[in-house]
Amino acid sequence: MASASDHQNMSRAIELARKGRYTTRPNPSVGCVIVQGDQVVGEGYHERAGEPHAEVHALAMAGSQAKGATAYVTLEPCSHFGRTPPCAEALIKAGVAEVVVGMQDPNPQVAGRGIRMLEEKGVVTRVGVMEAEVRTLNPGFIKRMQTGRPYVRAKLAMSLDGRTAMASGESQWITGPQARSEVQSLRALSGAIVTGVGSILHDNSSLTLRENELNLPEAEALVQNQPLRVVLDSSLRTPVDAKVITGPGQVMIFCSVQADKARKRALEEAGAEVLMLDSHDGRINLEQMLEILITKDINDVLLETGATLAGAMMEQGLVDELVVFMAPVLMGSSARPLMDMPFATMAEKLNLNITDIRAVGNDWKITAFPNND
Ligand code: AOF
Ligand code: ZN
Repeated sequence: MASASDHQNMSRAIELARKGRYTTRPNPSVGCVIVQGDQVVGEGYHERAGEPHAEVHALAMAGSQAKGATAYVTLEPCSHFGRTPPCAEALIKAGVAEVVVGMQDPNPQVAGRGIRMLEEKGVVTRVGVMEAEVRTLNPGFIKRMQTGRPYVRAKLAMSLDGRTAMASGESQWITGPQARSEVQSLRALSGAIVTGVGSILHDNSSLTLRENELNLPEAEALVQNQPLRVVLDSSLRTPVDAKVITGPGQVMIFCSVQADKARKRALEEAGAEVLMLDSHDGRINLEQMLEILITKDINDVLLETGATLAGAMMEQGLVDELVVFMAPVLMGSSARPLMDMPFATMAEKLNLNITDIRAVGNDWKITAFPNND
């Protein structure tokens, strides 16, 4: 049973974990609190892949006071030698008496072994304290480890009448600067930004993180670690001088096997990685595309695209979360809808759970989850 102090300490560990959420990828964000009775003697969080894990920072702060203490960790302590030595061993060596864990590590290299290591050495463990909250820290890491696919967040900007672009394709700008700054934060959470060639041809989107638009204290460091930009472009229409190609960071283009080889070479010479996929009627296999992103250790994908690709991803059950910015404007009936999904009957409608609506400048940010089961 979780007590009030369990909740207090695990909540603090979650708060600490959140501090690393823009910088730990492809690792999960993890926080740790060490307590002696009701006194906190150590705190830490994982900051960056390759650097010490949360427990190591908290143990360093606790020093000799870790002996006989209780450690609260949002994720099961690791049991493996990865980029760093196992945390379970570090906790045992420091003489920690009890370890309270938010959730088991879904990484198959750990998956319960960390907890077993602790128990074998007589450390008391409790697993699953505030698990629902803890799971929200790392949806992408959990999804990648459990399914071999990244977590896909679709970001869309629409008018009050549910329109996203004029018939000509013109769409800049529906929402205001605060909403656009929130989009920068969503990009910073993501290992990859996925778009369709239509957005590149129409808006010449760069899909980069920009220091002056990122309203985060770590903005300067974040722009040095740009998310991978991914363009779905079956016949390779992306111009070699498009901003997505010339901007900072890596670019990957998925095209069909029928695409022109000379165009492929030209885009490669401009610095893009071009991948040809088998395709039905010239369309890229979206599931295959997501599985390939896993080979690049991508946990979180931000889908920033138009109604066609967004609708296709949604219909195929490949969207895990929708983030819709709704602007106080009306765009009229000839403008494009939020998503192209040519349903004819109410039986086909997709049901969502809206979990959050809040004001962002003059716009509204709506978070919704599709029911993909
Ligand atoms: C922990 N505490 O703070 C984190 C953990 O490559 P490495 O050595 O950094 O190991 C990465 C793996 O360790 C990662 O996939 C996940 O299973 C676990 N992350 N574990 O005990 C932490 N960040
Ligand atoms: Zn560890």
